[in-house]
Amino acid sequence: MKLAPPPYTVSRTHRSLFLSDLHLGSRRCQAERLLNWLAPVEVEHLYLVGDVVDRWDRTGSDRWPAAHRDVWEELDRRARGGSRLTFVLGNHDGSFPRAWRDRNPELNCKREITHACRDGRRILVTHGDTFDAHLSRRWLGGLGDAAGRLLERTCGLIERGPHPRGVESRLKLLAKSVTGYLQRFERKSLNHARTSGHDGIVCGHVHHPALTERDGLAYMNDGDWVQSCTALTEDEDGTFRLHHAA
Ligand SMILES: [Mn+2]
Repeated sequence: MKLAPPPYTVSRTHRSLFLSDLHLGSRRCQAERLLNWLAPVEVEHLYLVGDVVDRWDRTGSDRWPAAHRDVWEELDRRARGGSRLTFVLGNHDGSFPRAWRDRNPELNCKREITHACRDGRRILVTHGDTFDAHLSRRWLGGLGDAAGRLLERTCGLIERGPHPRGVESRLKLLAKSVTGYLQRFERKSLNHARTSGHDGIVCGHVHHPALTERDGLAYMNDGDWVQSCTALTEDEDGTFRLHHAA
């Protein structure tokens, strides 16, 4: 498998597109940026890698801003024609898949699915919250989706210094802990991919985009649409890329 190094070029037609952690319904969701990025993109395989919605079970879509509903409409439109859409369920999706199925009975929902790459490799696609559960006994394990967000904020704070005595070293310690959490998540993901006979994994959940290869296995995290605003694609020649939306 080819993993493209940054800077990532934007191509408008891709074989596959992986999006996760949209958190529609949450004020943090960057729905307009997603709509803008998605508009010119055409894909054959579209994977929603979990946490498409947030708090669906409490509010439904009744109080969603128009842009959030537009995202759902756009995804549903693509599911009905043009793209083969697979909804890989996340820990926030609740009964949303059932509501979507009510309007589109053809919707394909899975916990895990194997994506057959153009170059013949088999990639496991799963949200990733199950790897988090293995870590949850540690104090940092409960961070879940917030880990990437916290890491970005902490690094931003360190960069913005100077800080009062002692603050910077505490911030660095926190950044190191979150980094450790992300590394454990990556290790768990890759172990699962290996033991289930895959050549790599695509997941989300930690809101921290990544595109790396370790011991011959690909670890790919498509990030989120709350803060990093990233998407993962596979091109016709089998190259995987991460895109950061403007
Ligand atoms: Mn999640």
